[in-house]
Parts: sequence; C-alpha cells; structure tokens
Amino acid sequence: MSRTPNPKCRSIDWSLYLVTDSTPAILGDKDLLHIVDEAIQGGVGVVQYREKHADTGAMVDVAAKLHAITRKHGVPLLINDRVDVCLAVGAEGVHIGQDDMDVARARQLLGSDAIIGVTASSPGEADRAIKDGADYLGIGTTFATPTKTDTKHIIGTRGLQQILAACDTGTAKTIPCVAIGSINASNVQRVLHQSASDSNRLNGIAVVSAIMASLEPHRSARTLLDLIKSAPEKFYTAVPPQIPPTTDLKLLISHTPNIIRAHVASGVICHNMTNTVVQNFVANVCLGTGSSPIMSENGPEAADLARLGGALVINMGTVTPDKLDAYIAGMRAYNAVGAPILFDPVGGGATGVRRAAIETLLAAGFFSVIKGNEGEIGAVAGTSTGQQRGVDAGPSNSSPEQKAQLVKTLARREHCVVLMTGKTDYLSDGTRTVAIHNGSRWLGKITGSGCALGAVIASYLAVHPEDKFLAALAGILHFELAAESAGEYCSGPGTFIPAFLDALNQLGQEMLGQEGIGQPGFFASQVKAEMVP
Ligand code: 3NM
Repeated sequence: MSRTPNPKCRSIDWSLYLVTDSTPAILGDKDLLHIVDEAIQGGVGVVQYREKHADTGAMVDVAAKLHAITRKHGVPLLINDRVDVCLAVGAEGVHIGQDDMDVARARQLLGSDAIIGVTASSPGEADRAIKDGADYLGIGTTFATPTKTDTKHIIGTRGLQQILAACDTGTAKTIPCVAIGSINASNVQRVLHQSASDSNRLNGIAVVSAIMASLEPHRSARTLLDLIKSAPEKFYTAVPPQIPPTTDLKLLISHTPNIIRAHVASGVICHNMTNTVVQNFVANVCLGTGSSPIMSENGPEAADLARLGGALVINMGTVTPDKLDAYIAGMRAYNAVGAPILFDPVGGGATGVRRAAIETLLAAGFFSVIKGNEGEIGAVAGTSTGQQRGVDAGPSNSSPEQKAQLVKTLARREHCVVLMTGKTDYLSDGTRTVAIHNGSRWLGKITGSGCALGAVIASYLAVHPEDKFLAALAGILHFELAAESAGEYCSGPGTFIPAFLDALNQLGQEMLGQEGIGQPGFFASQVKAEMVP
C-alpha cells in the first residue's frame, strides 16, 4: 500500500536536487561544505550527501556539518544509503538504491516523518517503490555518466517518460520525481520537455558534476534553476503555448501564403547533413524555394553555422559511424542555440545499424520535426513489423486511420511535429493532424524528392518558428503545389526535375507578386487536405 503523501515533501522545491561527491575527479581540491553552501544560495532545494568510500565516523562528521548548513538555509539533507548516519545527525531522510536496505525497514528505523527516496529505473521498480511507501523517486540513469560507472540501465528521456506515465496511474501522482544521470545546463530543458508524459512530468532534476565539479557552484546552480524554471516552450513545443491551436484547416491554410512569402524572401540558411546521393538536387530545391543551402557534414563547424539563424537537416541516408558523430555534433550545436532540426531517418527500417542510429540520435537531442515514409516512421516509433527494403517505404498494410494515429502518437511521444510521406501525407503535432493529398506521381519516380522536402520544411521552421506545424504545412504546400504544376508539363521523370525546379521558383515569385497562384484565394483553392480527428 502506498502511504499518504509525506507532508514534509510538499514544502520542498524539488526543481534542483544536489547529490554530493567527494572523489578527486569531481571535487578536486575544492571544499565540499563551501560548494553545498554556495549551491543552496544559488537555488538548490534538496541536498543528498553521497559518500561511498569514507569510514562511518568521518561520514557522520561531514554529515553533521552539512546538516548545519542545510538547516541554516531551510533545505532538507538526505543521506545516501546510510540509515545509521541519518539517525546519527538527525538528517531529514535517506535516499536508497535498489540494492540498499528496503523501504519498510528504513521506515521502521527512521519513523513516519522521515523522507525516504528510492532509485527507480523501470516502471516496475517505480511501482514497487511507491507501494513500499517511498516519498519520492530518483529516476535514471538518464544518460551514461562518468560520475557513476556502475549504473545498470541507461533509460534516456523515453525511459523517464515511461516511468512518469506509469507513476500516474494511482496515488503515485503525488510523489515527486527527479531524474538523474549526466544532466547539465546543455540538456536540462530538453530532458524536462522530452520526458513529460501526457499527464505527468518531472518535478526536478538531480545533478552531481554539474555543480560539484564547478568552480562557481553558486552561478552553476543559478543557471540550472533558471533553465528549469523558464519553460522552454518557444523552442521545443510543437503546439504554440499562448495561442490555443486552431483545428480549423481553412484558417490554418489561410496563414500559409504569408509564411511562404516570408520564406521566399528570406534567403534563410538550410544546413544539410544529408546523404551523398541527393546533395546537388536538394541544394537546387532549397534555392528554388528561397533558402540558402549549405551541404556540410563537418561536425566541428556546426556550432558556427547554427548561429546564422537557419535550420539543420539530419538525413541519415548514407550513415556511417563517423557521420553519426557529426550528426550528434550538429544536434548539440543547433539545440544549444534553440535552432530547429529536422530528422529524416532514411532507410530507418532497413537494417539493424540504422535502427540503432535512430535510437542514438533520439537520445542525443531534440528534433523539431521527424519526417519519413511509412517504414521510416514505423522504425522511429518502434512499431514497424515489416522489413523495409532499402530506402523505399514498400507496400503498406495500414489504413489511413492507422497512419494518422501513428504520426499523432509519435508526435505526442517525442513532443515534436511528425510527417509521414506517401501518396497522402500525414502531418501531426500530437494535437492537430492533417492529411494532405497534393503532389505529383513523378515525385516517386526521381531520387531525392523526400530528402528535398525535408530540407524545405527545415528552412520553413527557421522562418516561422512560433508554430512548427504551420511552418511545416506551408513548406509542404510550396513543394507539392509546385510538383503538381511541374507534373502537368513534363513528359516523364527526366523532364520533371527541371520543370519542378522552375515551378518551385515560379510559385514563390507569384506568391510575392500576388499573381498566378499567388492571387488572393487561388492558393487555398488548390489545397487538397483535411483534418483528421
Ligand atoms: N545515481 P552526474 S547516476 C549518483 O542512475 C547517481 O541512479 C545515478 O552524476 C542513478 O550528474 C548518478 O555527474 C550520478 O552525471 C550522476
């Protein structure tokens, strides 16, 4: 039976939880007590004293000094694993791991007032800890960390999400949850964003090295707390937070001409880490839509490129181990400045190497849009049962409803926009889902059309970051209406390519000049799409 929530927990700010470490690699010659004092002043709301190597007498000595500091600031001190040390200094509670003393015994020794936290790395462990009467959960290991090399499970943000979702089924919702494992200023906002389940989210994060290894613990704690408290919605969220997202498709489409005009006039940078087969064609399509392409798979230069206000495409069509490292460098660079990234998991369902690459990339950062054919989206979702042959989607057994449901579910899971391409395209941000029937059959007869669409959507995201779903919709319509127009004049795939490049450019010019398809009302009349419930 889970117990009634500990009233002591309610007054605690779990946002930033510090776990101490006195190993030379982290603490160096700094003073543990000074760091904790400074970190609390910087915003730490809970301190856990964790010491794996000292004698009991020395631990009690340090714990007593730490307790004097935490008490002065009114924050709780918890002792890792050692109920005896907790009792000796009268600390507020303990944190126990899966291999430590069980909760019931610790509770018996410490009493009902004590705060008892438990480490959980799976929904099952979380459920057990809650039933045993834990007051809060430390969940992880989020990412591999040099601070603790004997961690058993690296669960990523998806693992956090599964535990949070499982915690939400009963009384457990009232139990605070903090995540741990290689969390720092560079990833804290995305961890908070990507781990949220539909109805539950982390109460905070726990760190060791991000504060204990810092030469400026006060400033490090303050920076972390500011990042935690300032919702990163503008950058991350698929659905705009302020404006209630409209599901009125006519209204949505009515916004797209202005977005297209802004894009055509923008010359926005479209940084492509894309496959070697399509680079020339993709660069030409970018130019045709008004963006400025750069085809660079050089990880170290991504940081400079990320600051130019554009977007990044990660297209893993010709992935190798070296390229995977470059993609990760690119993701870090663009995530760090809040610039959009589109992920195109080309051939994702074709080989084990590609499925593993998808997992690596999903754990490495945040994508604003994930785009692929049915096989690729199935591979990202982990739902595909069939073997993708090469990079093509292959035959589909799914109904339109199932496809729409898949993109919606994946968008909700990844908290981003998802596009599944095909004869009908399905675009969703988890709240709004639209089926789009525009395009040309010739797009399926040339190489690189899907890759080029990814590049177009990416640069549209950079031009209209406030609503990524709408930006993606505008990019898709620019691309597909141009393809339709080119399809009318060409005699086959060979003549389609130049006609398409012409049509992309022409559509843009007509939108700017409000002539041809750019005449008021004409553009919208060409769109064949409907909202899917
Ligand atoms: N517990 P850093 S990971 C103390 O997974 C600890 O239970 C973990 O250190 C767990 O913030 C960890 O430096 C170390 O990565 C976290």
